[in-house]
Amino acid sequence: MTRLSSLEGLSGKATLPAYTPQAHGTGIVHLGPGGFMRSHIAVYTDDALAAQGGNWRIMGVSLRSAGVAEQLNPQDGLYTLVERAPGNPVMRIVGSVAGVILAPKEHERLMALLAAPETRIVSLTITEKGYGADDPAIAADLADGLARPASAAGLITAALRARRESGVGPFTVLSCDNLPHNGAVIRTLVMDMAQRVDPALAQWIAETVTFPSTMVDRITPVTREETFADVARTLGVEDKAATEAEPFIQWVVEDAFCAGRPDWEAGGALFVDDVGPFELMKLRMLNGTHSLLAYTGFLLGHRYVRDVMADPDLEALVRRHVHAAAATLPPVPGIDLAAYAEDLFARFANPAMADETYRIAMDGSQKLPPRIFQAALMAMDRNQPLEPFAFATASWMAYAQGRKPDGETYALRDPRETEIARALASADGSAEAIAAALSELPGFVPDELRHNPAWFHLVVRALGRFLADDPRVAVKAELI
Ligand code: CS2
Repeated sequence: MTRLSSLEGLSGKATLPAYTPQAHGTGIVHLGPGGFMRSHIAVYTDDALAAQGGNWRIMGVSLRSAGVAEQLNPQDGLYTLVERAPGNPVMRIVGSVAGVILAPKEHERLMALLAAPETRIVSLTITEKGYGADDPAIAADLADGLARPASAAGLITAALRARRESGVGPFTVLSCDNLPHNGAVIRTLVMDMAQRVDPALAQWIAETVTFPSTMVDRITPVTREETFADVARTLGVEDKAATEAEPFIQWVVEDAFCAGRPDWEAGGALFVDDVGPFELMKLRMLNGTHSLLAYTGFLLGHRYVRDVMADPDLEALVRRHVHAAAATLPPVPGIDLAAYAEDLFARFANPAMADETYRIAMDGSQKLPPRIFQAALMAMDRNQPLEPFAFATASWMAYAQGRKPDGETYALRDPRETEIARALASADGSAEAIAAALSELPGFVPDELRHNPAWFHLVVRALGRFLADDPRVAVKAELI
């Protein structure tokens, strides 16, 4: 079967770009061109190009692995987005990605592109762990004075330095990761780096560069054999970059773009002054519940989120969590939280989506603080029940043992897994000791929560049940 590399012969088989992709130059450099870039910003940009044109195609940049470049470059950046609505999948070819640069191999080309006037936005999906100020890649970048940066923040800072020196002017830095105040977080990383290499650069960045915060949402499962098979059957071509997503898509963006932006409204993006309440809503109601259902569901042997939702005990826990999370939120302009909650249940239960609990379970040490602990702190302040958040925390602690009740072991896939293993080895095996050791991972559980006896008691109680019994018993005990 021939490989997808042009739109020829595809008409009538999928939705095609309503513009000629090659007629548009690139304006966005995107760090981390994984599935989420392909199901989200690239789709909004595809709609914007169709509506308004402009030189806004996206050049992806892989910071480490060659996989995505090998998938997309031979296809001229084209790929199929397989939207999994219940029933038949809807196929769309996206034309907004121009290609992928592999940073470690093509450093000069990448720096030239980042420094070029046509680059007006640098966007990122590098996951939560990419923003750690203690990331060794950041230390290495600083150690060589940003001579050959490898971290996202290092690349951005070095590029801004080059642009300042050549008089090209700034670009917007656009984080599309699931962190509260994601714009402010990347801004702090970049400003700290700039301050250390050249305070005048830091000053210039503070005056000229914008870092809008965004709330991004689209559930994007890992591509699987069936994705490729469905595309091959429908389009008659092989697409190694095919990407799966749910039909739902949402983007709320602070409108602060120092060098222009595409007409993303064309795809339904919402531009607001303050993204904060939207971020909290999504992080606590969607992502927090995702984490709860991923750990609990995985331990109960459920492979996919839809299986969790088909299990009445777990569905009840999911509902409890979503409602408890909603109760911790400030008002969210224009959003009815009860309706948002109902939509979430339907999205999680979508029978056409094969979203693995194991995918969501990864990187728990990065995900729990914004999703669960911040919500728990707010619940504590408001005298609301802590049980849902304590249970979610205990489910992660049970999962962190790396072993299912039937003895099957699995990899944790967490950037702090060495520390987690060390903490577990230091505990005597009791729920109390394990909960204490894991809660003491530096910077993990906020002090106010960690030192709250009511919270600790609830975590230990739920963890004790997970460890002593069948996890089903731990779940049922919550529902009494
Ligand atoms: C998930 C997210 O990986 C995770 O932990 O909660 O990837 C989630 O699917 C997206 O944020 C949905 O927008």
